Formats: sequence, structure tokens, C-alpha cells
Amino acid sequence: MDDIARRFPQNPILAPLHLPPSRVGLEIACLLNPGVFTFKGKIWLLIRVAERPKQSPGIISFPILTQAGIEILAVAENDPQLNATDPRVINYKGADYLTTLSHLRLVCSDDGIHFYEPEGYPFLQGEGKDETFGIEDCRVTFIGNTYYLTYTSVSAHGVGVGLRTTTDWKNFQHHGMIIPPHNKDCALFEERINGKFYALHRPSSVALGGNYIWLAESPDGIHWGKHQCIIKTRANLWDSARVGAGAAPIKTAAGWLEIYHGANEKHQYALGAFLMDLQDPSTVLARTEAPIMVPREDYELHGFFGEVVFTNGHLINGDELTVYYGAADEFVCGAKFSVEEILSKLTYF
Ligand code: MAN
Repeated sequence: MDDIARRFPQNPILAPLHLPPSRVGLEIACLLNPGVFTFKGKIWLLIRVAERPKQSPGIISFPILTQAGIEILAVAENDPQLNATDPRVINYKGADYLTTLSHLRLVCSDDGIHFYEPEGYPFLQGEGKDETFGIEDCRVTFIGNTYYLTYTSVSAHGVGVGLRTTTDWKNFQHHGMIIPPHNKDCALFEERINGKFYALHRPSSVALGGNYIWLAESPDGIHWGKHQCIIKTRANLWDSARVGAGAAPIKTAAGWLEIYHGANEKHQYALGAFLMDLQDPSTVLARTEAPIMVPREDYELHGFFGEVVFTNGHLINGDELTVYYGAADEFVCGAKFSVEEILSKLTYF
């Protein structure tokens, strides 16, 4: 398998022990899947911080957000009504819960490798009834003079796409859920095409269809329509079970280049790429057969949920693409790619 990622030798660049929990009684289980942007001359990550109560023997406890604040639910590990085979999600008395509660936190850096928490910037927490199980995996897209934050809103109602916007990272405008359940992995294009906003997103269709990447259009970046399915899973390949967009597509002379994740039935997550027409991104021109990055380092193979490389943030500087990614759902890592080299791996249709 072709793995053309040049991983940072310093990986993982952030691990749960590097940041303090958001409150007493919680511990950070995972730091993962950062959105990435530049602001005030620095490189910033908007990291997903997944927390849970310190676990006691024989008991599984997990936090949810209520109007009154965080509530901790606890269930005996051997309760016959509990199914806890997936470290990420449990089912208790027929209802699904997440084992961790995620918020989003800012860190910044001068060199893109050593990050610290700046003073005076708020944590982004889930708010309201559609975010009681937290907010996750935020893509940050700079359009005009505004940062668009598209993230996964999770609650007992389902998993959908939330939007907040900001210009200063201190004041945020909430636009609510812009794409309803089941949907995640929403990445906006950084520029309008023929006057319209475009986004990639990933609905999950239960009976017919599957976990495919769709394209949508919008007059204002808030109201989305004209949805079209553009990338499907491929049987017997590394992306046979689910696919989802990474960060904003990269504009190249050949087309819009998108880095995406694919997973197989064994929940092994790898990265690949596809190319969309510059004028009409609903036309997919090419796609990589093999992944361009697969889990292979110890920190990618072993962690909260092993055998995962997942990205929703990158920086582009000429031919150099710096991808920040979540490894094993527990660590934040970085890797560099050459855009030309990724383009050379595409198979045209
Ligand atoms: C999946 C995983 C989890 C995530 C939930 C809700 O189970 O991606 O990490 O918390 O979906 O989005």
C-alpha cells in the first residue's frame, strides 16, 4: 500500500495529558480531529477534547450536558441491559449514549509543531438540546473575512451538522443545525463558485444507499440545497464501509482536490483523495485507488480506538500540504504531503 505521508518526527504533537480537563471530576480521554486555520500570524488548531469521569472498577460512567450543566450517568458494567462493546458508544436500555463528551478548544503555535493554549479565548461547548452529547470534529473555513465552523452536533435526537461563525474567535454567532441527522463531515469550499457557496457533507442513509459524500449549494453559507451524491464507498477496498470529507477542498490547476477518510467494515480508517471540476464540483474527475495514508505507527494503531487516521484540518503552502490528524482517536498528529504527488496518484475516470 502506498503511504506518501511524511509524518512529523515529533508525533504525537498533543496527547490527553498535555491539556487540563475542562472541570474537576473529568479526565481527558482523547484529543483528536482538529480544525486548522491561521489567525494573527499564528497557526491554530481547534481540537476536539473528549472527556469522561474518572472510571471506577465495575462501573461505566459518562457525562451528558443538561440545562443545569453536566450530569454524570453511571451503569454497572455487568448490567444485562448494557451493551458496551464499542469504546465510543454504548447502548443502555435501548438508548444510545456516547462514552465521552466532546467540546472544542483552541491552541496556537508559531512553528506548527509546538502548541499552547492562548489566554482569553473561550472553550466551545455544546449548547441547547441538539448538542447534549457534545460537539465534534470541526472544520474551519475562512471565507471573506469570516471563519465558518462546521462541526458535528450530537444528542439523543441524532448526529447533525452545526454552524457557528466568528471573526475574532471570542464572539460567535450561532446558526443552529444547518444539516439534520444523520449527517457529519461537512467541509465548506473556501471560495464561492459562480456566486454560490459549496459544501461537502456525509449523510448516512439507513435502508438504501450508505455513508457517501454529497455536495450541496447555498446562497449564503447557512441555507443548503441542491444536494448531490458524488462519492460512494467501494466494495472490497479500504473505503468499503464509509467515506467522509476532510477539510476544505484545495484549489489546484487540475481541479478541487479533496482529502477524505475512508473506513472498511473493520473500522480501519485511512486517507485518500479525489478531484472535482473547478467550475462544477459535482463532476468528480478522478480518485485515488489506494489510500495515501494508512495507520501504521504505534500511535495510530493503538489508542482509544485503534487503526485510525482521520483528518479535518490542514494548511496549504504552495505544493506543501500539512495535514493535522487524529491518530487512534486519542492523539493529535501532523504529516506533510506534496500536492503534486497526491495528484499523481489519482486515477481519472
Ligand atoms: C461515531 C464516532 C465517535 C463519535 C460518534 C458521534 O461513533 O465517530 O467518535 O463520537 O460517532 O459523532
